[in-house]
Amino acid sequence: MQLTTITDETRLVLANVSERATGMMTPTIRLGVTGLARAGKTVFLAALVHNLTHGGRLPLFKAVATGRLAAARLEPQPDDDVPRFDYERHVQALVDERLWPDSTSRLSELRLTIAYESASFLSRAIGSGELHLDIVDYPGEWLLDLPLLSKSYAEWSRAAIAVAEGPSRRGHAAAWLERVAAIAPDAAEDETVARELAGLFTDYLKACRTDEHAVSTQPPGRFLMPGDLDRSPALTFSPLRLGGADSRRGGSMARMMERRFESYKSHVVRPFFRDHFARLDRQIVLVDVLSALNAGAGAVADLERALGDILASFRLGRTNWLSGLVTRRIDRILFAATKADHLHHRDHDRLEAILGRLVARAIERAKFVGTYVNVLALASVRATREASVTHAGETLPSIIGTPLPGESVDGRAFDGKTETAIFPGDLPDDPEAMASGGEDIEVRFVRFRPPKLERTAEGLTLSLPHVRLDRALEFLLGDRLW
Ligand SMILES: Nc1nc2c(ncn2[C@@H]2O[C@H](COP(=O)(O)OP(=O)(O)O)[C@@H](O)[C@H]2O)c(=O)[nH]1
Ligand SMILES: [Mg+2]
Repeated sequence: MQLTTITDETRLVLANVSERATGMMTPTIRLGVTGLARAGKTVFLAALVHNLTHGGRLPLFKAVATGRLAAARLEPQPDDDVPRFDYERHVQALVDERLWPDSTSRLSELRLTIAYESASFLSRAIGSGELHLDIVDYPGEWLLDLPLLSKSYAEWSRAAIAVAEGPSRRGHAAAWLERVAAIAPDAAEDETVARELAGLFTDYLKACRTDEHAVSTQPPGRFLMPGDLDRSPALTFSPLRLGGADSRRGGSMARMMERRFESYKSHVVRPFFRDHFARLDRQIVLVDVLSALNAGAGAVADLERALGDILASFRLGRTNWLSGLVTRRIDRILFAATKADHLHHRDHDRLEAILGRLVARAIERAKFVGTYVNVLALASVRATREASVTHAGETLPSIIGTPLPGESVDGRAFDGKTETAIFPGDLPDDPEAMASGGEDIEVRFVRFRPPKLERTAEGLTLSLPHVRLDRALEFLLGDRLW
């Protein structure tokens, strides 16, 4: 055991040192932060940077715990053509206004440079170390586009219509399906009709995603999260009922749609995977498990499916055109259940177990080679504290926080100013109970305002409080700070 540790350490140090010595430049890690909408990407990234630049309490992040992390500072990012993550604005909202940052639907990037003292003599001899951490925040919905690359327009149309006609989606899809039924694929191409169809198709996809009993997401990902391409022709298409029609007939509706579908693949999907995804070294996938649990068994099953699809995209070896492009490969993936501060700490391990159960099958199927995969429950920003509340002679482990205005519990509405103790309920001990029986779990999920930050006597704000953010950092970065 001891031997393995030493060898591992030496290997890591040598790798870090040689990169520094031969590259003549600062080593870089590209970390992808992804997850479906509202999973907590923006809050996670803001909290990560705030804690590293404000001396956060990170006892399980060894570089910090052992005092080797000298400083962390924001620096200009390497890619000039990518929007910068608006860290300052998000932190101002969180810290000064106690508001959650507003949601974003595009990719952004931020560079954090970490100065550290190496733990090993060998490495120290070369000089103290620096590491660029380039963080890329992108919508998980975009990963769901990968399977489109191997489909023709005809295949995709057939599959998408079949899915829409399924029992759980038929209701949302009715208006779109009806319009599709009225379109002859060999009719003359018409921009107005294309727009109308794309609009109805988008409405349907969005309805599936906001359905409170489901979290399902289907491609095309940009129809849900358009980024900067909203309203461009590459996003103005829809499946059609082709029947036996030849979509290649020039000037036809089918031909127009097919052309745009192919444009979407070549101008949207491929560039994203080539320019961003394929360059990542590490990845954290944030998952809002609690909201799914709250919505019921159907939503949990949908979430499991979506996670399986997301995970499939990390299996680069099998998708041949992409594997040719990959110069680096993702060697660590962390799945994190977010917003754990909605539960008492005795349930944090249970939340972890549930997420572990949700990704287990997908991980097994993916058969990762040389990739460490880990699962964690965390709160990037802890909006609550804990207390024991006695109710009818029973002591209940509770959480205290300021519910957002408009939230209510048992008919009591909150104004966003009042602190309240809430008994959130317990997760089951056995994650199988949730998965197999389809049994609904009672968690009381109230949205809280961000916490009020204490200031030191000198007026400095302290770092944002969190739950297990240090464990996430240790897994994602620890080995590179040796
Ligand atoms: N209590 C709590 N709420 C969180 C946390 N992270 C995210 N949230 C909530 O989830 C919402 C969505 O988070 P956001 O980071 O914007 O999600 P994104 O769409 O993945 O970027 C926020 O507005 C908060 O209400 C957390 O650590 N604790
Ligand atoms: Mg965001």
